[in-house]
Amino acid sequence: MEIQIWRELLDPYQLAVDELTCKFNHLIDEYHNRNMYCPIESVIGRVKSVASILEKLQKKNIPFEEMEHQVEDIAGIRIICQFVEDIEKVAQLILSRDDIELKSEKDYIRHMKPSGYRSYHLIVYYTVQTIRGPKKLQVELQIRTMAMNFWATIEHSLQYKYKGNMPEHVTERLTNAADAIIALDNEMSLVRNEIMDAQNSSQIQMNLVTDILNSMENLYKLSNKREVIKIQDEFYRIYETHDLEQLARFHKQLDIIAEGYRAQAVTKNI
Ligand code: 0O2
Repeated sequence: MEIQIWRELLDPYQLAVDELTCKFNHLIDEYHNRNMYCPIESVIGRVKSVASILEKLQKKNIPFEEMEHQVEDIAGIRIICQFVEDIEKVAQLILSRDDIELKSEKDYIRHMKPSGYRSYHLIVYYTVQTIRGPKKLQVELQIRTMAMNFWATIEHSLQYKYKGNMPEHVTERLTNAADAIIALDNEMSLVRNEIMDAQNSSQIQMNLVTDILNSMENLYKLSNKREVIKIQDEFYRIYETHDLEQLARFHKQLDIIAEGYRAQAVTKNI
């Protein structure tokens, strides 16, 4: 098939990948801006390469006309979570959306593949708008932990290297590594609450500091420099204490000071 035709065919899939990646990244931002723990650590997407599509058509004996119907992962999104518990949360989040319709799910976490592969897959329908009108596409969403992703990435490279003839000693090592990944995910789940608390505090601190710096920047415009320098020194002093409550109080005081200056400016202008 001509390159141009492949491009036309795959273009809407690229749009779906771009849109969904953007939407999931926006969800991450929303959680962070609200100082909430985010069950999504990161998101990546890809459109399957032409070579990889052709290989699948051949392997599964799929006629070309059936490609868009039978190859479910032309568009693929991978959502990485920190903890196994987050995977279900993310799946629920996805299934509650209006722009995504479920076709099928595959739970390779409860039912690990013989290779040792673990991941939660959703095959969904997603509609993109093209110059020819709306197009409903299939997208594969893979949801897995960072540890599962580490294993799958390494195993995928080895599969590619050995092309179905993986030496026994390598298979054995991969099986051992898959067991270690299960143990690691379980261990991490046991300290999940503590890790979440620590990450929440760090997110709250980051947001507070950003707000304070914005307020100080505004004060520069409204008040005299000497006063702002004094406020800045006070900020550094409090920042070094790592005390979130003090930082939050300082932020409130800063707001009150800024409000006072704004009121003065309004009175002057009258
Ligand atoms: P790629 O290069 O990631 O696109 P099949 O691919 O024929 O075995 P099917 O019906 O497409 O099976 O669905 P399945 O088994 O759920 O696999 C879908 C995708 O999951 C795969 O796409 C891989 O990305 C991933 N996957 C499934 N099994 C394994 C595994 O044992 N190891 C690794 N590393 N990944 C796996 P593709 O098209 O095979 O590959």
